[in-house]
Amino acid sequence: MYSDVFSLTRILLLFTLLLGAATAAWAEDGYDLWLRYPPLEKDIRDQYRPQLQRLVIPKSEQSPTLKAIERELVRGVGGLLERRPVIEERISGDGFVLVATPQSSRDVRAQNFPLKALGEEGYLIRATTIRGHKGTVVTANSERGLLYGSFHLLRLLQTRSALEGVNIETRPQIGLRVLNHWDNLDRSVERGYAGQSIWDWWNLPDILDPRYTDYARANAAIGVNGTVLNNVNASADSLTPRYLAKAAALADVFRPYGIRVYLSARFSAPVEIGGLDTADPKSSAVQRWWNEKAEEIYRYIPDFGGFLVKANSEGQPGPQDYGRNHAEGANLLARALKPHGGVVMWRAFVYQQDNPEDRAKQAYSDFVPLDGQFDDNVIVQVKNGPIDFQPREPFHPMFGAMPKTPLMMEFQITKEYLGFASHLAYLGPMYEEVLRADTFAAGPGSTVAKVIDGSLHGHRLTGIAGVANIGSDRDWSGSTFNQANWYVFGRMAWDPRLSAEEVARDWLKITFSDNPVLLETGLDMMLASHQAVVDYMTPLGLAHLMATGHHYGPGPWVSDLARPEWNPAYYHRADKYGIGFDRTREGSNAVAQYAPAVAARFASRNDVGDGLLLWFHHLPWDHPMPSGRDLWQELVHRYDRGVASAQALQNQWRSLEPLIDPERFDKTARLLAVQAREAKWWRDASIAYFQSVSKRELPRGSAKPEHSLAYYQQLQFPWAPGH
Ligand code: GCV
Repeated sequence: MYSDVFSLTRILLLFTLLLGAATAAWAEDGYDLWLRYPPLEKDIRDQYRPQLQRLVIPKSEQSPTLKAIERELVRGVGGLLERRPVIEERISGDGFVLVATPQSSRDVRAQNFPLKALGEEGYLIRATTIRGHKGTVVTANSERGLLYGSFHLLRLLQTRSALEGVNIETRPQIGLRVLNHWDNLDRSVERGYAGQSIWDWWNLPDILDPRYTDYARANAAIGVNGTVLNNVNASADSLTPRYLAKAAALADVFRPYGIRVYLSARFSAPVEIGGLDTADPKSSAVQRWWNEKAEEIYRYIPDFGGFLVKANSEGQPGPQDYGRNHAEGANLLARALKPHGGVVMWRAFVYQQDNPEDRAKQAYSDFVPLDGQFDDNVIVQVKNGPIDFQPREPFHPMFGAMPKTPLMMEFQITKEYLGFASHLAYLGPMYEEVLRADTFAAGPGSTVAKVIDGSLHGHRLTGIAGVANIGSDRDWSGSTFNQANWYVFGRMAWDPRLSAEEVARDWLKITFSDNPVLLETGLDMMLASHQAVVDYMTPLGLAHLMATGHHYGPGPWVSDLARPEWNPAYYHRADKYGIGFDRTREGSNAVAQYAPAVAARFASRNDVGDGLLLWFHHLPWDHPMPSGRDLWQELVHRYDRGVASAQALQNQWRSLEPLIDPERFDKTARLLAVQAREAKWWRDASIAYFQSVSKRELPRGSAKPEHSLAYYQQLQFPWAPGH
């Protein structure tokens, strides 16, 4: 009896352990991103199963891309429907998914699908009948198109969309859809808040972490087709044979997934690793060096995408060191890459410490006069706003102002100025706001999206970059909701006309479930979150109020740094009488860099809108606001509103507890608590400071800051990440 009980106990214990292990194996740790394929709800599985019984992928040869497609579809359909599809060479019955180009399948050829307009990367997904059998076709002009189409098919299942009658035709609106990794060779990541770099440079090329493949899958699923592996504050060592071999190993992993590798190039590399005594673009030795370097790179990476360059910006070397301009610098590299089909993405993020001009104007002043002087394989990469990834900025005035030069967008996905990885800020609404902004460059309707998709000025070279928020953290981005920012970047890069809301809805369904309560609350949270951060950090168009260097937490009082434009006080200009940066004609006249219709709107206190009011105007504290409050009261109100929104995010999330797995629920709940606490810190510190300047009473009902201004001023964060 005793031994029976004992063995029963042991069996139970073993069972519990096994169960634990199984649960652990299935823990929702966020690793799967939008490649989650857990079984769908039973009724939905039952609907899909007859439609997805057989997978037909004709393979004339062993193409790595077709193999990747097959692996993904087997994994995805098998997981979501809990039934692996049968793999067939030819359609033999109903419920097929045929993935083929007209070249690889007679059945596709016979259907005469309208593929011409889909280009190299577009695809078509259509419900059809072939030789009497009903099924779905994914077709395209290239295997890359098939890859994107297959991921879209999986997305249809993940979002529980009907396959019956499906008829989707899509092609990317933008050619280069690129992630920029600000990753250093020692694995630190500039402005990275999700662990170390995922590139294990030291062990490459010998050790290929399976993560590299999953990275490629995740990007292909959202249409990203390029990656810049290293920081724009580049080390020339990235261009040495030792590191080229490492980059080549990554390129080999990414190639089947349609992803090209690019490198940030240090302009002074000919001196640093080439033994020359100059990097002057006019020197024939320098030109020869870059030409030979390009040839060498293409021996390692035959489909190398090209260079990204930060030059004459924040201490980086550049052509101006030799009295040459940005076009001369960019063309030097472009000519070396040209014979191999590579491009130069030349950044326009420039400002000079000895230039007294408003920082917001400097890039335009440097670049716009060069319009028409760049070679045709150069694209100028412009940040979304004229300063530096602030929570809210107007669109960059260069968009629309250089009709003869292709311009690409640079968004930041990592949240350098929006609470690092810990705050929830869904960036979809911010991207949407910028992409839809009307530059009026060629009359009304000249949106930023049309500038970067090339349609406004007829450019074929087009691009969009996102500074990655990816690191070695198990969930890649430091939080579940941060993944949505990587996701929305990719989706909007494919189609800049998508709304932040529809992308968020897809993401929620894929990431959690399609429970209506979850979707409604989740959407509310995501769509409110960016404005919440704007409100508690930089309301009413204020900018760059973050503490020095690491940009973590408030520092509006800072005014003693060497360069004027590094000081928050430079941006807010608050004193006893008022606050804001006058960029009208009476001030820096930055408004004049915009088309007249936009300039007039920005220059008008009444028309500019609350969101950018203090970006463009310096106003007295008692300036009347549309709300009936005066400016001081409105400022405090916005800070209060931001804190309330952060608290609401926390409460809304709590209400979802029964609908979310414990792992992701708990981590998100903890991060939202951090956000609520830090929102209050931002609010209290900012109000304490601005009150010390404005000498105004707090509006009735608004709480006094918890601590004195001196308390907030002495806080130090020497070990903040990403710096
Ligand atoms: C890579 C800001 C960031 C820097 C970054 C720079 C840039 O200034 O704080 O870390 O450097 O932008 O975009 O080049």
